[in-house]
Amino acid sequence: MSTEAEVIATREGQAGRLLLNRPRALNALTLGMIREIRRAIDAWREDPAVRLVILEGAGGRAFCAGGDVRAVREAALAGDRAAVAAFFSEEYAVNEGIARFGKPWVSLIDGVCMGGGIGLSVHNGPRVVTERALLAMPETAIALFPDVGTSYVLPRLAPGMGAWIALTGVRLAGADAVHAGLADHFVPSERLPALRAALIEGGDAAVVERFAAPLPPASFAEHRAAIARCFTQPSVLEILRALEREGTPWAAEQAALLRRMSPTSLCVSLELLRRGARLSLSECLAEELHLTSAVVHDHPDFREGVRAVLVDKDNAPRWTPPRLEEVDPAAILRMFR
Ligand code: QUE
Repeated sequence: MSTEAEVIATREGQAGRLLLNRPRALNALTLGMIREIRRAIDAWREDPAVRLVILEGAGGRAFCAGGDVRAVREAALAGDRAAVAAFFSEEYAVNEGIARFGKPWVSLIDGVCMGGGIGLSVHNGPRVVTERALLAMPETAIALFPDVGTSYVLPRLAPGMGAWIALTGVRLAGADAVHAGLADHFVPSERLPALRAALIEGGDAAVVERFAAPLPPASFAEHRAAIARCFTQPSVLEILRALEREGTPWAAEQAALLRRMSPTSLCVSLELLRRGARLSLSECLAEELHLTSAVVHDHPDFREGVRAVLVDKDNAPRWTPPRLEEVDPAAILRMFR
């Protein structure tokens, strides 16, 4: 197989191996990559010679930075609703296919893993992070929302944890991702070659435990109680008020982060997590797919967010409306199914 391919799928020993191979874009997922992953899932699900899948990112910097949201923005600007719908519906089908794969899906996360990368790893396991892993759900910065099935996962973490992750876009370094519940094992990166070889040779995902290192304490340990107090509030404005009541530098930082995100996106995201707590994974993915069309086409913030963060990189988005206090709650509810 050519090393030019954006996904390199191979069978080795007892494993199916998937290498996300778009390193200059931090392995952000194109529709072509999503289709290659789908093809591998379909080929390997019923193949008894494949006992597990190993998923990795090429290039040494990233596992997967998310979806190819620049391309989604281009399609939105062109008014191409079919292209946007194809991208998200095929991506979410892959997320569900991984959840229902029926065999271990071992993600070796040794670098940036955001958004779509979380969706490729979080629904099955074991999920391995190294000290170089950096996990985040940064969608509110580009006025998207926690998708790829994370509206199912995030509300099932510790109280307030999912909303903290989804709304602030906090970057969780390796061990923190395990403490938060987005990963299972912390393995130092120097042990990855031996772990990979053991997985391929033995076909038994339980070997991961033999390579795991003791978990260092969470960097957010001292803020857990504040996360639970503030990020379980029923609205974004009440979260902000609760953060003010904390009166700590940490709480002020969280409030400042929230004030930079799309106000509409913050409200959509919190409502989505609230609903997701009561839905199945399939229902969550259906709700997310419905939301993509309202958010990507019918609201200006997504185009503006991708412009500010990824196209012009001025990091100065002009949100509509610009302030949380101006968001109409009824307009948010109308975006849902
Ligand atoms: C929010 C996001 C994404 C993001 C930044 C955000 C996202 C995504 C990328 C990304 C990063 C580097 C690349 C690239 C894409 O950044 O989904 O192609 O080279 O894919 O704040 O949701």
